[in-house]
Amino acid sequence: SDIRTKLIEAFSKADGNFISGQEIAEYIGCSRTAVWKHIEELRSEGYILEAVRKKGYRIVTKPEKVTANEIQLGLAAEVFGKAIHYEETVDSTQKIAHRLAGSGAPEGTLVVAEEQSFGKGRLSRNWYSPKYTGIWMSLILRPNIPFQQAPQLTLLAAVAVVQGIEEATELMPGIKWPNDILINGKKVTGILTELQAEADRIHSVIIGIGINVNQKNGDFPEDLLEKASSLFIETGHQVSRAKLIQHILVKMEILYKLYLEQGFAPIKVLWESYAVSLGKEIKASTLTETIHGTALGITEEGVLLVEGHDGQIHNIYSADIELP
Ligand code: BTX
Repeated sequence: SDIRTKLIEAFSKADGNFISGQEIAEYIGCSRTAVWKHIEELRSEGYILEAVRKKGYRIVTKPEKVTANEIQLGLAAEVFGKAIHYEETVDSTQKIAHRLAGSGAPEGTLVVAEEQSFGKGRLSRNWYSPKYTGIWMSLILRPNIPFQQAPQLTLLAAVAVVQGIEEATELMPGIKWPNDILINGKKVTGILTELQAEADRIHSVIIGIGINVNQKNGDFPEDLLEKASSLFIETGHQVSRAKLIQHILVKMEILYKLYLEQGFAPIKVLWESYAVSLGKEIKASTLTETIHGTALGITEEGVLLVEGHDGQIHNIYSADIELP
């Protein structure tokens, strides 16, 4: 907003020195209460502000950004992330990636934003993507595979994100089929795979990855408080988003090469080693039915096998899984 821009402007003019709430209010042309509200908002975005009585406020550190420079500096991947399309605010990085893919963007092109106003989940659900605190990115791939195999890439991406988080933090996340990454039972990542295809030929696969990184306890909206978490909440410290993106791109590139050379088998083994639901009692809700049973494993195609209480084996292509 305008007020926001002026507030940041006021702080950069102060150049690390204190400015009083009154001075800020005059500069922006709003009330001191409004100033306070906007300062709280900056805090929730990762700005660290010091407030001292009678002196006012000063910015101690600004949030780290995930610009192309930040990501590419020190990036060890060869192809993934060579081209990066960065924006502060977008409706959805998926939408931009679709547009770029349609106009010939090369494999490995990454779209990344600080904030999404309409982040997309599966089945037209929303993905909450607040500014500066998470990773909201979409990677364009152009694999030469039949389109039925595209869901395997979701599982591949989940493995890459788990490995990336393991490199960047001391956490050990688990995967809940097909695309949720959980830490202590709470969701920190969602993955959305979309295709551009024609007849049986894939033009591109767009892998959208959303990761809660530096949100604090209580930053989530009411309906997510119980089920979502962030790397900050789980580790107790800030995690560099740019570094985590680097780790994920490197892991993903390695796994993708392996996948193109050897197929899904080696990815399947890795995926199963991180899976939290296998061998357990689950509830699978598909669009048409609800199945209670034991998750047996995944097939070579990445389909989930569930043994129902009646002993019947169900092949689950798409569903929401609950672990009691
Ligand atoms: P999903 O359908 O598995 O998950 C969506 C559900 O997860 C929502 O209905 C809500 O309950 C919950 N949820 C929403 N936001 C969050 C959040 N930040 N953390 C934890 N839980 C949440 C998962 O869909 C796929 C998400 C992909 C998001 C990426 S971000 C970059 C790319 N661009 C885009 O628009 N989507 C992808």
